[in-house]
Amino acid sequence: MSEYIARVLDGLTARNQHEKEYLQAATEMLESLAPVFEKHPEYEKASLLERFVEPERVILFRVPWVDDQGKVQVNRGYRVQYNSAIGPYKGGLRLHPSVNLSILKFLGLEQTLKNSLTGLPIGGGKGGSDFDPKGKSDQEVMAFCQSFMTELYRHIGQDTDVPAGDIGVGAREIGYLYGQYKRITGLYEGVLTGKGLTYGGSLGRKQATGYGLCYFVKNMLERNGKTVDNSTVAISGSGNVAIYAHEKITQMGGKVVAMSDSNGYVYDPRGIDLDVVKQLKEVERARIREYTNRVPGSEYHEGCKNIWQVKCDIALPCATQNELDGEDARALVANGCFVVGEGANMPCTLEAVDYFLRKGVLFAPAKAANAGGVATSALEMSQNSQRFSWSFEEVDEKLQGIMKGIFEKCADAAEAFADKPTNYVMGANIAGFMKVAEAMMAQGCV
Ligand code: NDP
Ligand code: 2IT
Repeated sequence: MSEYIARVLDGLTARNQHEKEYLQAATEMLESLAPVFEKHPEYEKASLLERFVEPERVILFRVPWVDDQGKVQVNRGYRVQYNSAIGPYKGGLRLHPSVNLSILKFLGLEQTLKNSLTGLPIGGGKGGSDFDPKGKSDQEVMAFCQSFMTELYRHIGQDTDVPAGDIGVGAREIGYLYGQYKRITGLYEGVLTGKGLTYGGSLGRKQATGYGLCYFVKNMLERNGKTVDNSTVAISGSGNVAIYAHEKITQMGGKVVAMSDSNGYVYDPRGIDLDVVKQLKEVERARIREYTNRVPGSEYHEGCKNIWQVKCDIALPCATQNELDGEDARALVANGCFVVGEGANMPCTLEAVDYFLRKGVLFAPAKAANAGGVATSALEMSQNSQRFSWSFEEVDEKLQGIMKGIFEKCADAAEAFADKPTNYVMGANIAGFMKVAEAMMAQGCV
């Protein structure tokens, strides 16, 4: 690490001591960037890193809403407008009780580099609330979404900031948020992505993150003379990303034997039946343990982390940050796992990533591997601007091309700058950062 990078990291740590997730994401990025700053000494003079690690703007607001008992509830709402050097802020909204500024800043930083890697003109942002949609009625979720948008609408717009879904925000929530935005502003514009197909959504957006992850993994395997065919796969989570990762990896010849939610995991040696999971999660909003009541011969195990004890060739963590630690990484490698593709944002701890890289596991980092979702969001924005819509096949073909392009950028940067040509972590950080850095330099001290 260069003296400049170490100084920036020290300053960041001193100023943000309680933001552990943010410091983790920033540390991983900064540790990769030494070769960039050796090549560009002018970046230090322009305090480029000091600027980059400070979000452009953080909006924090009260979200009051009335529950089904008539009681007023109060949540905290956020939007982190992280970086707009290469386009309007773009990134999801997360509704989960754990949401805080540290988590949203880490997600904003990752989003900025991820969006840069897509090659599309989108800056980075992230937002959400500590509201928990789990166990709430549709009426309560709508009341919350309407109140949340009643403040958020002032800060977003199709050319300024375009939110989308993330944990706890799917089609239902996007619909309520969009309805309220339209009602307040009178504008029928592409201000949110992940919209329903009847009001401006794009075919293929629902599938895009999970499918994109599998396209990245396929490119990575092919480059290294391997294939998905006949592999055994474990996927954590059973939400949007996990479900469509299952669908695509199965089409590619993999067999998914385990999936989870925050309570535990199911194991099905004959292959997890995706129709059952879709029915449970997309329709009934039920717990994953219910799977064993529908599919004889399957097993439920309490504790979501234990999924990494399952023997597999390919592990796809698709639930949440820091769900896979050093101990889990050692268990996976001991069981023969040779590919890890991050569908969630920062699911692996720094120790786990380091272990995978040292052991020669092919490791696909989140900001590259899960970029298919936001890339397809950008395609939705294009379709909205054109007042036009593309077929599923057109969108999917574009997505495949984008994921190939992202893989190649990571591989080229790794080849040029990293210790090993397969260090896609360094590759993704460097390739993602370079474009943002050049744009920031060109735009002066802003
Ligand atoms: P969903 O809300 O659809 O699903 C989240 C899944 O993860 C659920 O199965 C949930 O279980 C589980 N989960 C959430 N929190 C925890 C936790 N603390 N511990 C264990 N499991 C947990 O979200 P998505 O599928 O959209 O998002 C999953 C991940 O992918 C997130 O990291 C998100 O940031 C990332 N991502 C999403 C994109 C998208 O397009 N949706 C794009 C790129 C990345 P439970 O129901 O029990 O809470
Ligand atoms: O983490 C992510 O990339 C997302 N949640 C998707 C963001 C988007 O704007 O589609």
